[in-house]
Amino acid sequence: MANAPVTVTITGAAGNIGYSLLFRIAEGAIFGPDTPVNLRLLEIPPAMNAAKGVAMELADSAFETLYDVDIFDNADAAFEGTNLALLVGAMPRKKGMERADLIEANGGIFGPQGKAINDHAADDVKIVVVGNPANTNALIAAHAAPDVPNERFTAMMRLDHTRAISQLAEKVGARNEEIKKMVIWGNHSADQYPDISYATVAGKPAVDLVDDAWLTDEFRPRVANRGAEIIEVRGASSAASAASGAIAQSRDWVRGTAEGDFTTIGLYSDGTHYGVPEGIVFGFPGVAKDGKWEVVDGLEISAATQAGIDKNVAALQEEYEIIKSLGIA
Ligand code: NAX
Repeated sequence: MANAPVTVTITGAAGNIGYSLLFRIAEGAIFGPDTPVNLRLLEIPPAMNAAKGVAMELADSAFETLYDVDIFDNADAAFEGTNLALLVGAMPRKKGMERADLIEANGGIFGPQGKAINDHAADDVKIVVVGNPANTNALIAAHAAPDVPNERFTAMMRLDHTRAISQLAEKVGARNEEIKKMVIWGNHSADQYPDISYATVAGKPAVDLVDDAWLTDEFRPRVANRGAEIIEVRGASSAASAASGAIAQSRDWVRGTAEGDFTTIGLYSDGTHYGVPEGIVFGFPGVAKDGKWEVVDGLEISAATQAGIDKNVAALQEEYEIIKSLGIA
């Protein structure tokens, strides 16, 4: 192989998303055909056997780009030397659980994992948080990792982004590749604001091709609630599409976004973009270049987009206040 191996740690590796994610990473979907990967799978003790089974299947596939697979139930060991951490395992919301309880439970996972990344990962570590509530879990991990720059802790908003592209493509009869400059502002939750204001379809402004009623009554609610729709129809939550989102977000980060387009990235806000206050992880329009995400500035913000941004800021700030009150931040 032309390049040195990279180390990728995946948490929740024996879960549904993990099962789709691992095989594609092993085959080069993020780093390409010339870069071998070493996979480190982190699971909780009851799922260690399931993780072993997945590792056996990875071995059976004999991927040329897969050098090594190790399994751990200890975060410090799992993040040793990791270049890319995909934090997928999380505490799901149980019946009757308030938002504060959910965040506290996830603090018990993402706090220690953030610290383990801080203490053991490679200097260039990149983190993609998939486990929900993804934006605030990314923030929790960032707070536990003072030596890792905050902007390395990203939340996965890419599935929301591709859901929006797909809905628009279907509506206007275009191919996905013809749609550029979609953005999902804010939170990976039903509050999110899918926005086609800057999008083009084969070079034409998307706003000229659809009407406001479709945007308000169908597009935005459909994209924001697509996860629930999948559960209703499939009887299980999005897994392969979530894995695709995590791969696309990671691949763009490592290899760069396409010229002339932007994507959506859940990024730590430094307080300098679109009036979003510092200290929350927010979905922005972004490009990746030379291994770094940059927010695309200078987009004109309509009153409707501003209202969408404000709603998400309020929701994410509430979650930030909860983690502060729990002493996590
Ligand atoms: P599963 O329940 O199938 O798998 C989760 C796995 O995580 C389990 O194997 C469990 O043993 C493991 N786990 C739990 N705590 C852990 C810990 N402390 N350390 C390591 N592993 C741990 O869930 P799956 O369908 O794979 O979904 C995983 C997460 O992705 C959920 O939080 C889900 O809500 C979230 N999603 C996020 C999406 C996004 O766009 N950001 C979309 C898809 C998905 O809903």
